[in-house]
Amino acid sequence: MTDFSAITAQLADQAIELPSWAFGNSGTRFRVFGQAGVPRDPFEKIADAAKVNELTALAPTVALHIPWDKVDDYAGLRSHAEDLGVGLGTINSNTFQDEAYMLGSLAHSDDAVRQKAIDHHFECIDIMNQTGSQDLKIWLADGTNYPGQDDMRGRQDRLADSLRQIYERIEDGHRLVLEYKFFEPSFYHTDVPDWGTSYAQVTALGEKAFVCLDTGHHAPGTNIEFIVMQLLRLGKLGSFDFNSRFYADDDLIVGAADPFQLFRILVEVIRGGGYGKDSGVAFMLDQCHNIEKKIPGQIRSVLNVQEMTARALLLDREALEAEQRAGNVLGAHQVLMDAFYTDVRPALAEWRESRGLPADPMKAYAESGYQEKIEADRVGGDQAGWGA
Ligand code: PSV
Ligand code: MN
Repeated sequence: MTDFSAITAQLADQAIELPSWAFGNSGTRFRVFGQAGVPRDPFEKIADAAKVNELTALAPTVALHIPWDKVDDYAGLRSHAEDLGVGLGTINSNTFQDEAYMLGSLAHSDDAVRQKAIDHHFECIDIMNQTGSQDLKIWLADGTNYPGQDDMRGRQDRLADSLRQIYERIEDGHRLVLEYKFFEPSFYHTDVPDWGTSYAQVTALGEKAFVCLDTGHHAPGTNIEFIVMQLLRLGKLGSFDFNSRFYADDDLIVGAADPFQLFRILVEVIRGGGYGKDSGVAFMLDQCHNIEKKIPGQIRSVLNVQEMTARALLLDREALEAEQRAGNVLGAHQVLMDAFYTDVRPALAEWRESRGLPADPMKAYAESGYQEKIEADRVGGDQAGWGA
């Protein structure tokens, strides 16, 4: 087994982008449960995200969702973030809540609706240029509910044309990432349902376009690490939206439902050169905390990613390869499982302390008084939430 001290430099490089929407109220289609202390605007969301970074040194950027995080002064938002030690990250477009998009957006058959959706992405690109963001992330709710409802081929062609128009505006050094999702809110067909479709669309665009893999967007039983391997092999894995699922797009805390799956994904990320600052693969969370408190929910999430990354980095790859070459099925499996079963928590706690961080960031947050303070201070105003 690799020694823990050999992996600390790589661990120190870890950066996980937080979603601004994780700090707002959220729920299911049945109920949104409001919580005390929830941010009323993007400035307060960023303050909460900065708290997560302060206690973990794992979350240096915050992703924004437009229009949820629209402000008059993006330069002001940027300097507010920088004052708190974080940066503004990915800009997420939103074409799933406007009345006009009921039958789709970038794939819509009505040119006026399609143009509205394209213009929204142009606005997002303008915002990126003010926030210093690198990535424009596109997830589409486009699809149909009934066989025959629309022409799937025509929709795919229109989608390609819309994406091309958006891509033409992407500046050098910036990227377009296209997220796929196998179903929901459309149930019969989805216009970008799988990694293959996203790959085909972004490959047609060019070298500034990549695939975003949201771990919650696959059918049960899908071997997600295989997709990770393949996209890295093809040079088109741009980013992850991490979360956990039991049934569908549950958006639960990453590593909570199936830590072993997260470990296997990270093993392939590292194997394929997708880990680290210059890898070109962005780690993001895409989560909502419906019943648990939001800030500790985010702290738990980044710690889960860190713990499984440490285990994956500890994998003895030489021993694994030797067993694989020898055709030793159980020997190879055991090398992998030895890394997975290593409890890295004590070593990580010690290492955090050596860097001036709290050994236990969850405990440090509970004792910090921050939660009590925001609950007392943030009274009045409109709480941020899904759709606001
Ligand atoms: C869609 O389910 C998604 O995963 C997309 O990434 C959105 O941007 C995000 O959720 C927030 O609605
Ligand atoms: Mn997502």
